[in-house]
Amino acid sequence: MRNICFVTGNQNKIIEVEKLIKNFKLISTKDLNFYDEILETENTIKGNAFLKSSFIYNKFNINCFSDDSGLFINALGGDPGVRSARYASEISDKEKNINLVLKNLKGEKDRSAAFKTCICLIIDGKTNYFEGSVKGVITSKRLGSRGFGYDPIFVPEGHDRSFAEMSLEDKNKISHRSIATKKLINFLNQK
Ligand code: ITT
Repeated sequence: MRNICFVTGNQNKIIEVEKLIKNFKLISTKDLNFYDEILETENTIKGNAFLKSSFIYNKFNINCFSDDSGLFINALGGDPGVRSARYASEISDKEKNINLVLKNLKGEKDRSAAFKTCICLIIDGKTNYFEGSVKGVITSKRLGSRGFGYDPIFVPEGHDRSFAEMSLEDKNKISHRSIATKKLINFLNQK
């Protein structure tokens, strides 16, 4: 089985994706003894995904992919968007981020939003992108304690539970990351 490196410092993402990938051995940047943070300086999730993957591909010459994701809220002009991790403060803080979203949406009728993911895969020197998104609404308070990030305040369209109230299996059936990851896997299956 070939190795493929998932370039992420977020353990939750690894747990989500390793349940989906069967035909490659998923390794992490920790397995490469790489612990630095790759700064996400681009202004699109696609740009940041490329930045993370190309950094590791060039440094270690290993096939790899990364994802950049964000929560895009219509009434906030697409914020927090590409700045989702550091919306409220320079050091990523999930609770502060959620508080700021709830504050900024106070009294707002349009609570529609979407989680979006862009995966950048660099394999054998070629770059490929896979995207996924899921529409939903932002709740007025936290619901549930599973998942990570903004999961407690996001209810996907057609559902009545937040991502944080769902099991990982249920979130993985519909999430932005699983949609993009399934496209990645279909591609890798043909390799
Ligand atoms: P990387 O090391 O992979 O970059 P990260 O946590 O910084 O990990 P991203 O930049 O891709 O991840 O995502 C930005 C933020 O968007 C992340 O910190 C969460 O707050 C939020 N987010 C992304 N995917 C999410 C999900 O499935 N559920 C809830 N929040 C999510």
